[in-house]
Parts: sequence; structure tokens; C-alpha cells
Amino acid sequence: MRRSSAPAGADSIEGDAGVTTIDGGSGNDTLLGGGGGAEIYGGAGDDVFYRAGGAGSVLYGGTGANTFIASDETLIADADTDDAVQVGTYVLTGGTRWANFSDIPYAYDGASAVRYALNTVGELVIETFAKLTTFVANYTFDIGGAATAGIRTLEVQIDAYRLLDPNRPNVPIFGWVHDLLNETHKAATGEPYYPGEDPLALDLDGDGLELTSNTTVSPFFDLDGDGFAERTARCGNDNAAHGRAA
Ligand SMILES: [Ca+2]
Ligand SMILES: [Ca+2]
Ligand SMILES: [Ca+2]
Ligand SMILES: [Ca+2]
Repeated sequence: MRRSSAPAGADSIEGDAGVTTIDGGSGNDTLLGGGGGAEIYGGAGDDVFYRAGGAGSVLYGGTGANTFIASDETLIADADTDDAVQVGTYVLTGGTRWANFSDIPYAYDGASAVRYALNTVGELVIETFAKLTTFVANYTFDIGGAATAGIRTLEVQIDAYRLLDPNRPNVPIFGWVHDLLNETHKAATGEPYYPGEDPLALDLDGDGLELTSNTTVSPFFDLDGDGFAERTARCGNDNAAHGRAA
């Protein structure tokens, strides 16, 4: 196993096919490639990961606001809410699955250039139009809250009920519309539709005239568990299984 590292300061490190571990250490580093199955560490600082270098590489951003450029069959192991994933210079902000109109288990971004899903081990699966697949481990997203790597993936379900239907669920429609506009706009653009507003300030109870529905805006999950877009190359590469050199 060969190792390429330059721990102190801002470095630009490019691995070749024989390098299995790249470590930027401290500083704002630019890290490129290595062979398939490489482990690439950003360490402290705001690091940028280009061309992960062959299928099966695992990227560790470390602390700081790290940027990961989408590459093929690459796992981002430790992204948090201030990190970002880009396709080239295009910053990914998320997408929406409109459940009424699509049987396809993906959430698409506004330009239909990128689609998202969760796989069975809780990884966000990002598939680009060029069929590059990037995985983000331990992906989380809360409506109205933060999202791993700033990527918001939503599922929207719209259903109509008669007002006198005894089975209709009691969902305040204005709060739902607020979430719908805010979250889908944020997924598409990174910015909320209603900047600075609090949807919970709306009190719609007690007037007897509320419109209700079982309409939902929710974080997107692949509930049917069909295992599409499973990660394949990373597990099949022995080189990826070795720990970090001391
Ligand atoms: Ca460094
Ligand atoms: Ca660094
Ligand atoms: Ca870092
Ligand atoms: Ca971070």
C-alpha cells in the first residue's frame, strides 16, 4: 500500500493508480484521485475533493466546510450539514419526489439533471445525468431544519377529501402549503420560498372552516425497499478495506 500525504498547510495532492491512502492533514487542501478503492482524508480545514479516482473510493472530509465533487461509485463517509456536494460547479441542494405523478422511486432536482434516493443502509444515493453515482453515509434531513451536505430530498403527496368525510385527517392546509413551497423551493434552489417566516405561527384551529387533507411534505425515503442503486464497487475492492496508516 502506498501513501501520499503532506499534513501541514494548504496542499494540492494528486494520487496515482498505486496510491491507496491520501491524507491532506491540516489546512485547506485540494485532493485528487488515486486508484480505485482509495481512502482519501481531508483532515482539518475546508478541503475540496476532486476526481475521487476510480470506483470504490471512500472520502473523509474531516472538520471544516468540505466540498466533494461527484465522482463514480464514491462514498462520502462523514459529511455533515456545512459540507457540499457538487457536479462540476453545480452545487447540489436536493430534489422532490412528487408521489402523485411518479412511480419512479427517485427525487429529482429542478433541472432533472440529478436524482436522489436512499438505499437500504441509510446512504443518500446521488445519480447524475452522466450516471455517476455518489453515496453519502448517514444522511439525515428534517423539514424546516438542516440537511446533510445541504441536500434536501422531499416526497410530496397530495390527496383530496370531502370536508364532511369522517375519515379525513386533520392537517392544517396553510401550514402544509407553507412547507410545500418553502421546502421544495429550497430543494431546487437552496433558498426558502418564505425567508425568515415561521409556519408554526399560523393558528388555524377552532374556526370550523379549515380545509383538511392527508397531504404530506416529508423527508424522502425509499419505503418500498427495492434496493435500487445499491453500492457495488466499493465493497468489491479489497484495497478499500484497509485502515488508515498511522
Ligand atoms: Ca494540508
Ligand atoms: Ca485539510
Ligand atoms: Ca476538512
Ligand atoms: Ca463539515
